[in-house]
Amino acid sequence: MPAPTDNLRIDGSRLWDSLMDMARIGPGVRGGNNRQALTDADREGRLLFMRWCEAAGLTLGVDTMGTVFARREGTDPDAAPVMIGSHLDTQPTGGKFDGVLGVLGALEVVRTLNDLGIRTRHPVEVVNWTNEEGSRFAPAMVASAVFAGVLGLEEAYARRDAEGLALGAELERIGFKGEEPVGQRRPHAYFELHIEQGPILEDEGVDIGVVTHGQGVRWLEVTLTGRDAHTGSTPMGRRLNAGLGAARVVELVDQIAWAHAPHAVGAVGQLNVYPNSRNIVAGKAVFTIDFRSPDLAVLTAMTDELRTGAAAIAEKMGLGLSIEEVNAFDPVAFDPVLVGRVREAAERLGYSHRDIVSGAGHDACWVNKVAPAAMIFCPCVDGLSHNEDETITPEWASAGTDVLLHAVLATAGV
Ligand code: HGY
Ligand code: MN
Ligand code: MN
Ligand code: MN
Repeated sequence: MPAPTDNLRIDGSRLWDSLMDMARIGPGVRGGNNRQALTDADREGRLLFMRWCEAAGLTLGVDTMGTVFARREGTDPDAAPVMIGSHLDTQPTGGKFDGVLGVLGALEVVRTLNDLGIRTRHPVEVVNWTNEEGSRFAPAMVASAVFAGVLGLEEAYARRDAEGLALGAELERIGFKGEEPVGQRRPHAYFELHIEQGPILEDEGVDIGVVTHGQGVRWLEVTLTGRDAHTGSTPMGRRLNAGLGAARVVELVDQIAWAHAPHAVGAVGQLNVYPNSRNIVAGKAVFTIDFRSPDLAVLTAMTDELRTGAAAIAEKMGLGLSIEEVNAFDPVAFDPVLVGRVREAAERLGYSHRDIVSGAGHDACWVNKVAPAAMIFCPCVDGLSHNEDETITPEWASAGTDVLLHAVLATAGV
């Protein structure tokens, strides 16, 4: 049997073929993907993934949040599994690789272990986490949050999408409300391969991102309430214009983010005014704020500044204001031992690498609460993601998966 230190590599063309086959499920309108969580397209993608796992000799399990675990036995039946995975659900205008590379790269690692006849001591489990994106059902990373014990199962089931459909009902509808209690499986370690979703690695010509930390996130949902009125006959001074109030708070979000630059970011992704008629002063506005920072104190300051500033705007304009926090996770430091194995693997394989903080949230951020976790990044073109033009090269996909293979070998033991 080959030694892990050998120059073992995965089968890059098999990996790329699987990525392209998965990309055909839930196609977007511009060449990307729209495979939103718990839609029929998500179900189809899950079933394809599960067929591949069975073909690779893995045994499948589905937990009560619909997360799929595909297990490859180790030599020690009592050893806890090394879990490797990510998510197959996408944004409504998502790319082919966000999350998908982590799931299919993990499957490629198992396929390679099969090819090489390597039997690890710890079992290896490939994981597809339910609803990582959080775009259809907020919050993001909802299944790994339940797995980490930071969100209740019933609370997760009760989350509703824009049409009012509940997460739990949709899970049942697509046939993925499993029997296995969430958290019954406790990993020995967890690795997640993911595209960077930012421009650093490509700009610097670096193959591998050794992810040391993930930044913290705060998602707020803001509702401003004024009064619908005629846009022609209502004097400017008599208006309670929630649409205008929203515009001022959107500007405030940008000012707060810039005030805490360069490591803080902020945006308003969704903005709806009601009744949304061209000749009615909007009496209501509902919008979402996404603040992020690697520094918890900064994240707290940003949220406080937003609450104070939005209250002043609402007060001055005579508008009602409500702010709901719909997603919150603090900055995470990944496990230094596993991070070291990622770095050593890149080194051994001759890939250029640099430490990096993840701008995006990942399931690894929650898993890190209950088991040692680490992440591997590969570059993406123009740092673009959450955009149908998201692109990576086969070489980048292979490099990241090679590193994942070696990190698994170093952790699962042979
Ligand atoms: O929002 C995020 O960071 C992730 O893509 N769900
Ligand atoms: Mn992702
Ligand atoms: Mn994403
Ligand atoms: Mn993720």
